[in-house]
Amino acid sequence: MPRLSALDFAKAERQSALMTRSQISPPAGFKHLPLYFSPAQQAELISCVKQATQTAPFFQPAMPKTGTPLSVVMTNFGTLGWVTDKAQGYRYEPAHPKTGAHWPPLPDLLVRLWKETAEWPDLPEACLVNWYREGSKMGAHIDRDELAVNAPVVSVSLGDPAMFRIGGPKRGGPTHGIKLMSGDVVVMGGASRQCYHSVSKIYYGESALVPNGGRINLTMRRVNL
Ligand code: MD3
Ligand code: FE
Repeated sequence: MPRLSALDFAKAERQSALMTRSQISPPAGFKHLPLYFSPAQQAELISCVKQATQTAPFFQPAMPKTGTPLSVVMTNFGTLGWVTDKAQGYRYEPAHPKTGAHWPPLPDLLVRLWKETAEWPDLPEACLVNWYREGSKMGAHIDRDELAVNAPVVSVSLGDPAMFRIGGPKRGGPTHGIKLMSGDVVVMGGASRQCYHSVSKIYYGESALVPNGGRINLTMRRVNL
């Protein structure tokens, strides 16, 4: 048996740590489609985001009541966008909270992705754009601001990798962890749509795709029934 180099050993150790932490199998209806988008398509999606920010700049979301800022900044595509602030909390709005302009339309690549993966009769009204910079995270939560609670959520990861964790319908149980890479798509249908999930770590600086660094996540949702 060849002996492991120090680097191989470190890799094996990280892998085994990952395995012991990802205890449960993913909930039913959860699909991970690795490298769904080619590097050229990823670059096109980034240019769509860049163009969108000219009329819908990234804004700083804040928690309801306390006003504590979230660590991501966000914007949206679509006829409705997800926003949150101290005074009014989590909700969908047709216009940008700072400029008052309507959100830019959903890019064609995302319309096609939804049609190919969502198995839902209507197009999504909303596509949230989350930009994770160095140290950004997202705590465990369930998406419950949509009336169409049974429509799947379809998300695209761009730029730096992220450790994504999905648990069950109760807070605090064991989770399934996956490292989401640039170009990956995740579809949350069925039971997984009602599960707690979080982003526990960004592997900051591993990708050069996102201007000014970090990770951009695009999350399409059907809001109304
Ligand atoms: C699993 N975003 O915006 S995307 C969110 O990477 C959100 O930015 C994360 O959670 C991110 O709400 C995760 C994948 C995702 C989105 C919605 C889900 C996973 C989900 C809804 C239910 C279960
Ligand atoms: Fe979520």
